Amino acid sequence: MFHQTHNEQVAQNLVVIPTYNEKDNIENITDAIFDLPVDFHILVIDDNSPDGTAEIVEKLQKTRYDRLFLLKREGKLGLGTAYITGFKWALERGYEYIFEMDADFSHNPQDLTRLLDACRVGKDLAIGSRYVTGVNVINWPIGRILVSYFASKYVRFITGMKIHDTTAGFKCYRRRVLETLDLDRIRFKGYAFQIEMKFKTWKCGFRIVEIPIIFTERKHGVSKMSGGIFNEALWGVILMKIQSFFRSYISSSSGKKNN
Ligand SMILES: Nc1nc2c(ncn2[C@@H]2O[C@H](COP(=O)(O)OP(=O)(O)OP(=O)(O)O)[C@@H](O)[C@H]2O)c(=O)[nH]1
Ligand SMILES: [Mg+2]
Repeated sequence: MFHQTHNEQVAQNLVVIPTYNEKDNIENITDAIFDLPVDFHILVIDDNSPDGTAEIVEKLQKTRYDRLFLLKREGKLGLGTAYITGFKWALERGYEYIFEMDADFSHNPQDLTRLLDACRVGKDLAIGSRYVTGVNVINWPIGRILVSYFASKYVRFITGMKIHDTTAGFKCYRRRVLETLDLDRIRFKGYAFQIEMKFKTWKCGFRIVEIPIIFTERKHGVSKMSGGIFNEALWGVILMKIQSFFRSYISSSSGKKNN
């Protein structure tokens, strides 16, 4: 009964939101996304948050069962693996535009439609970028801005990618990008995960655009940033660049990318 001709009824947009202790944000962020004029589905990937984030999502699902989805993992397994799990889930269900977004309102939900528009008119990856027009970060201490800004420059220098905000975590992928990358070979977990995804997308020749956004520091909940995550990125990019001389990034199961 449901045929290809009913294309407009097939959900196309999925926002993947990893959560760890986001009880003060999760309801507001999902509401803000569902209030947008475009139809977005949301997949929350919760790592057994001790504060009960998953239980709140389950409550919200009672009225939003058709648009709000939840995957519960056993423990804090990291942002990178949460996204990989979410990407696979999205590919299996046929979503065309797949978003990465934080739960903490650092990423303005209104910008989702701007990222979507960029991909709709032909880009394969749209990045919500803090550094494309100067520094658009609100409420970060100057030290953190400097670290993040120069980390981005460092990554750009080492990798050669023409991207200003290399650690950005607010993005929209066309599904063909995620189909082409070998998701089982993405190895980094923290900021380096964000770098690695961009690097491999770029290596595969996909069209990338940076959309300027304003990034606001979280008001509720606590940061999960750690020194380990930083070190992973610092050394990881050098390793990644060296390895890139010896390997191809096209997934063996996906064949060549279709342009
Ligand atoms: N599922 C899962 N989500 C995580 C994990 N670590 C962080 N998150 C979520 O990933 C998003 C980004 O994490 P944040 O703690 O905001 O990290 P950040 O943006 O670098 O730091 P702040 O904004 O300063 O807090 C948030 O939605 C977190 O709840 C994790 O190990 N597992
Ligand atoms: Mg944050």
